[in-house]
Amino acid sequence: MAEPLVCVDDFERFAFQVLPRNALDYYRSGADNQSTLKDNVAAFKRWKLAPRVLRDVSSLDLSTTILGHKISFPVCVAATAMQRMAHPDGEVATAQAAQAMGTAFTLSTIATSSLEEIAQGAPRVLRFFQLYIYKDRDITRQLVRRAEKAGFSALCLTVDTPFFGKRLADNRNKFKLPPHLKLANFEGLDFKSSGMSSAKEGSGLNEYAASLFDPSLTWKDIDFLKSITNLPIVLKGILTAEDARLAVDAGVAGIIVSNHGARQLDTVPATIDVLPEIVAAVKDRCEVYLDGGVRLGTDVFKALALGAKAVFIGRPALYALTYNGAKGVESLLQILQQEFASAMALSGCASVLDIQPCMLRHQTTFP
Ligand code: FNR
Ligand code: LAC
Repeated sequence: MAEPLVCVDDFERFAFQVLPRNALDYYRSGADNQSTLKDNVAAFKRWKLAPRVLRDVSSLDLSTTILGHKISFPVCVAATAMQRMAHPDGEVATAQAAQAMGTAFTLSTIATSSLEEIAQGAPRVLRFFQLYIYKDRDITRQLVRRAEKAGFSALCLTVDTPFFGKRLADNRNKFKLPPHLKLANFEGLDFKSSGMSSAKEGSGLNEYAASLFDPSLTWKDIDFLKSITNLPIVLKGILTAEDARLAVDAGVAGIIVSNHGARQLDTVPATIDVLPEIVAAVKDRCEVYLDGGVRLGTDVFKALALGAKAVFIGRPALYALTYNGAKGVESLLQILQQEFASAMALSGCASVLDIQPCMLRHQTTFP
């Protein structure tokens, strides 16, 4: 009888044993020497919890809101591409798990399930669409229209990817999407009107990016996006106070403090370490979320104590999807929910509103 999986790392260990190398290396890789990949996780350990005692924690409320929508606890699913490499149900299964757990799901543009399949497979899930703005703005318009029609509640514009970071293992593996899978969101796109050919199926990620991504994007393109939709816009990939202020000035609804799971520019700081400066810069003028390295309930607690409204998880959901599809992701989210509840109660917090910066100490503050 196999042992039950009881923590996020158990799902990672399982996935590392069973995933084919092409997919596994794509999922787990960070950019270049992967120093930020390691630091995203290690940095959380440098923040120490400072619990308060003799506070009534007999009844806990883990819920919060994100963009005005209530979620059962402050852990959402990040956009990660090509999930059908992990399980035949792919992104639909992940969305179903988020739906079952009452939290938000983000669909990657580079998904192996379409906007419409998510709407059909998980009609009640709070769903965000992760977007790149393409060279051909008509492709962007087509995708945004489809997201609106498919009941997506926000656009998550990724701003740290003019092109993809260097992932050494993918280059060695000559990573390609397995031929039986498709970039589903591109199936229904009318490239003809844009005079551009779609990224050839089975092409490598870098060729895909080179043919579609626009490295000339600037802050004025936020106005373009706002001109074609009324959906709230969240910027994903902000790592400095300067850009956080520009994001607020651009009128976005939220920012995700993210280094793309350390897959873009290696040796940037861990997201938890830059969160405080960004929260201070934003001054509550938009919501601030965090992703990168969240593996424990205490990590969730620490991010909230430093000012994040919620966190997003990427790789843990992929590994849980590998383990057992929708049920696997649901059990992972349950584990994180229980761990977060424990971190709250043992820190003297009955609700997320009780979580304060004074409940953390950075290890450098100890003699
Ligand atoms: C990603 N990420 C990502 N981000 C994005 O904006 N669009 C995308 O298509 C993808 N695809 C993707 C694939 C894989 C395999 C990974 C690991 C990551 C980044 C993702 O949204 C998120 O920022 C990180 O995954 C968060 O870090 P953790 O939780 O994986 O440590
Ligand atoms: C990645 C892209 C798909 O990180 O965002 O692989």
